Amino acid sequence: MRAILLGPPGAGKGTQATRLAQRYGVPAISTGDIFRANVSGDTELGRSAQAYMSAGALVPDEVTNAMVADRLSQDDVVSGFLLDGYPRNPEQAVELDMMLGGLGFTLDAAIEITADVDEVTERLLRRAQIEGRADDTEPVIRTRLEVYGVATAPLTAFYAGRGLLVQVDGLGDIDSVTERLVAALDAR
Ligand code: B4P
Repeated sequence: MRAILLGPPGAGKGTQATRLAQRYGVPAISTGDIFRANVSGDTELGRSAQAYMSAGALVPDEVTNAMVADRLSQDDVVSGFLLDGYPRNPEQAVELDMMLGGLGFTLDAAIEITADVDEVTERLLRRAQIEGRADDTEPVIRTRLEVYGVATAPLTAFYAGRGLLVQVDGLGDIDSVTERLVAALDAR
């Protein structure tokens, strides 16, 4: 499987990516997780990403694209991958096409997990109490949702036009969402 996971912040991308990766035996590649690991490790990449992340903005494309290109050049993606949180705007989508073309890969599916604003806001505020992530405060969540609407939501039509879009309802408990995702993917 070579797929990307789309959906608003809090829809369950990270949660479901881990489960789907295990089920289909491919690595889950989360740009958010890679950035956070670099912030924790105080690397140059982490220092350049931190301010954008804590403000709820996208990290600049040149930084993100280079990071993904590097990750996709590693051996473990040869048999497939699940990209969680990338691409996040049309420019990244075009860049991803070029990367995959260069590697001789094609995308099998663009999976969108849908969830409404009230539900995702509630989930992220709940996570804030547990994990204390800097970008899970109410004003930053609002910014992340705005950025999603402007920059990322247009990708739904982009991938639908190519016949790659698989939309799955992200409401309900985590197991039910996984079951819906697996059913939709296996039906393809
Ligand atoms: P991400 O790490 O991708 O954060 P996210 O969109 O908020 O989703 P996340 O995966 O964390 O949450 P999930 O929905 O799984 O990005 C963070 C930042 O990194 C971005 O704002 C940006 O600055 C930067 N970044 C990342 N990728 C980038 C890119 N390509 N370009 C530029 N910048 C980039 O889960 C949320 C919560 O909901 C969890 O607590 C979970 O337990 C809970 N949950 C999940 N499913 C549930 C369910 N069914 N019911 C109840 N709760 C549920």
